[in-house]
Amino acid sequence: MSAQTTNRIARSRHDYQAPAFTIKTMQLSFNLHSTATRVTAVMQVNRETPGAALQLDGQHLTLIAITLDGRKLSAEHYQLSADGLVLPEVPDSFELCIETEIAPQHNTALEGLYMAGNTYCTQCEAEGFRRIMFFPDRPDVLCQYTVTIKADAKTYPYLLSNGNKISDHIDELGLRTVQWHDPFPKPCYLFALVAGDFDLVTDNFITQSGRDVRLELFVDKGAAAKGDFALQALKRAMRWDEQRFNLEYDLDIYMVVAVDFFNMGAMENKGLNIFNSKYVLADAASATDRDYFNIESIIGHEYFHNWTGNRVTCRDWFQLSLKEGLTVFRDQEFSADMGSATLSRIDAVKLIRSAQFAEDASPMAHPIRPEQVLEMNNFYTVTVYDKGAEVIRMLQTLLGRQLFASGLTLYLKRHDGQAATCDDFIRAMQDASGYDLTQFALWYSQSGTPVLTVKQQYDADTKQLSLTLRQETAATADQATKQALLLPIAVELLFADNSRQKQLFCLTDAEQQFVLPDVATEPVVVWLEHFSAPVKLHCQATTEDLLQIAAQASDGVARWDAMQQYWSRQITAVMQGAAVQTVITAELVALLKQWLELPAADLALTAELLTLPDFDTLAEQHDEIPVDAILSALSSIKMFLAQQLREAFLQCLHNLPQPAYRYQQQDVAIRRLRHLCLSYMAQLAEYDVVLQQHYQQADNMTDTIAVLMATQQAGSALFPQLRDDFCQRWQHDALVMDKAFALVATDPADTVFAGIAAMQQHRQFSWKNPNRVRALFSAFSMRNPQQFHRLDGAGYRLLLEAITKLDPINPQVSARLVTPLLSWRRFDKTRQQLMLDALQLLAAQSNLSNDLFEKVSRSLP
Ligand code: 0A1
Ligand code: ZN
Repeated sequence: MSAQTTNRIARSRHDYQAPAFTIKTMQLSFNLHSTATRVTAVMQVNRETPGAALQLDGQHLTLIAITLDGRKLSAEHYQLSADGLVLPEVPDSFELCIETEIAPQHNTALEGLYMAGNTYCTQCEAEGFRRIMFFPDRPDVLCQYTVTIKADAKTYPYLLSNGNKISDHIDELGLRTVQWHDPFPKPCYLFALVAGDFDLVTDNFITQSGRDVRLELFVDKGAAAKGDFALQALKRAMRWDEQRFNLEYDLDIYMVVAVDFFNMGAMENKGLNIFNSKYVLADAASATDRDYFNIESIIGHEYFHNWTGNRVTCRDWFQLSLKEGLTVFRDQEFSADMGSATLSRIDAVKLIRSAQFAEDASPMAHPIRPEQVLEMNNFYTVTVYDKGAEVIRMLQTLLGRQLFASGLTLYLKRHDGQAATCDDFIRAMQDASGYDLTQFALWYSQSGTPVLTVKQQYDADTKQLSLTLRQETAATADQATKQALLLPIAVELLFADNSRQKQLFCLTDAEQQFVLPDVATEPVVVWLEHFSAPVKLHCQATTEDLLQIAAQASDGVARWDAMQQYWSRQITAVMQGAAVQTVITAELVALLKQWLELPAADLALTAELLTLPDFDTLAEQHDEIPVDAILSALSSIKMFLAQQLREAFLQCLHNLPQPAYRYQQQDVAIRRLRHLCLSYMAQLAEYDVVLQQHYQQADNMTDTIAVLMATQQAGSALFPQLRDDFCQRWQHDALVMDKAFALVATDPADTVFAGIAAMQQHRQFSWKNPNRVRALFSAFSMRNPQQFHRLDGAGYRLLLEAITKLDPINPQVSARLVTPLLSWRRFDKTRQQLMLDALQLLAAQSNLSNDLFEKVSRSLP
């Protein structure tokens, strides 16, 4: 059944109704076959609502048979449609048995049961289970699963599902039958099945109460050594959750499977996580520091879901941030504890300021708890996930770590085994802390980015410091009027005598004044320490103040942030016509030199201080995005700095040690600073030899990619040659080729179109593999502003063609690709028209998926 014939009716949060029927247990059997898998479900169904018909969701299913309490039902007993099955008259309590047939091999959408190469695997969140079996596919129907899997024993040595294995045998014909039982009732989105042949890496973990948990990691044949880091990261996550939140794992086995075809990062299926192999496999030769960081944080994320997501799940999908915002917050705290707290916070802030602020300003703007959804897959967003995590972080800031932890404990205790709501979470936090969180709860229902304007006034006579704070949230596409939010504003006062004072203000009104008595001298104020609220800040700090904060604030994030503000101002000045040499003063150059000569204890922070804000972050500071002016200001400042600091960069590079590769905080920091130096040096042809040497001597992927990116961004003549060498060397490795695809796609040179065309013919490229498509096309549209926003429209047309080709194959991924076009209103008239043309061509296509339809239709005038 094509997507077009399924309905396009958006659902509203307020329309929630409790399920009319519940299903307490299910025996689910699979007879695996690539084009004709038979699935049988035996369900014990109970009526909850008198008089209601039984409605079961189902899509892309062939119905083979239904029996009710052992009686076979014929077509007049039910109504079958493209969206499911309705049984108008059923008893109050009965056993329902349904048999369906599905074709995993033809499932290119990668939802439901599909084939990732030769492996069978499932992805059921959000609404993929309905592609496996007719069932109430909603997270508030919790059911106990017993799963039977049958497949040829030789081809599929591993047949996996959730929970504990209860039987395993092979018959005389070589057919293997394995049974699994999951004692924890779960919604169907957490169901998982995997069948395949793997290398198995095992370990074990002794929980704080002394239980021995078996850990199993399944990876592609031959990749066992690349799984070790992920397995160790899993053990660190398990220990961390015990220590920080007193949360212990609950089954005797924890399995993680890495697959090569996956729409997202990973999935927290109970006891059987399924991962995109990109977020599992790593060794020094093929993975970068960033890859290692991502693996640790995603391994943590999926593990932390076992409590925040699985033991307590969501009542309906509007509540998604209940599990995702909270779990992102937890993985961020884990990453901060495992490595550099400053660096991981800076990364999170960059994401909010670029992608999340952009989403709030786009036609897809939504609160962290959306109000209206057509296709749920479109709401796995930076708003729900990352702004959601910021909301949780603000709660922790307001309540303090200890009360926050008590609130979490109460929430999990109260709702264990249930499907809960965001209101339930707030209530638990409120009950545990005694705080009134009524106003805070607005963060769940209000979209948009507040602008915080701050003013300080010091009275030398009365020794009073008055701080005036004003907040305003502009209307968003989804919501016209906004209210004042509760904003925790963390502040540090820096005094001339080097003393300092910290303070937390809670802004509750549109405007408020806070008066501090007995302030001996006028301080420099560090606003929004550690980015204490996800807002845009307007403040009157002078450039001297900003440089002082960058040098002295006790919070590394605040130091970085002051430099970001500083750079933004200078970039704006250049955009408005100032000469670079007047903007980048001799004093600044001297200060930067000093930082490079005597890099502080935190080398990575030094690198961050010298990194200019990226295009997307700068874009969010303008209502109409001045593409060309931003790009040209960025490149002239970068070139000027390279020239002014040419010896300092070289010297810094020489002074830094080059330890053998280990993914370890201190070494990551050294590499970060070395690579910063190289990125500036690549601007100057005189350093080509140095860059070439670095490329040739690199014995790890982090160093290799750093040279490639530096030369690419600088438009260095070296780049094409190094890139070709890289492609040649790694052509056999699909995950590394993704890096090569992205290097081709993010090249700011005009030759990028020919490069992308050639890469589509590469033997590793496949339209059916989301990683490949993202490496080429998301990289192009999201990280190559120069070519994507070309004034001849070639960039938009390239994306349009890719989306058109992809939508029938994988709607989830095609809908993600369209994101940059949706913001057409933010650009100049010429670009607006070109982007709109592309969107209109998409809208005119027949058979548009619901995923794409929802986004495109929201964005058209
Ligand atoms: N719950 C997973 C993310 C996820 C969501 C949807 C997916 O397919 C549509 C797959 C994974 C997480 O937060 O990690
Ligand atoms: Zn998640």
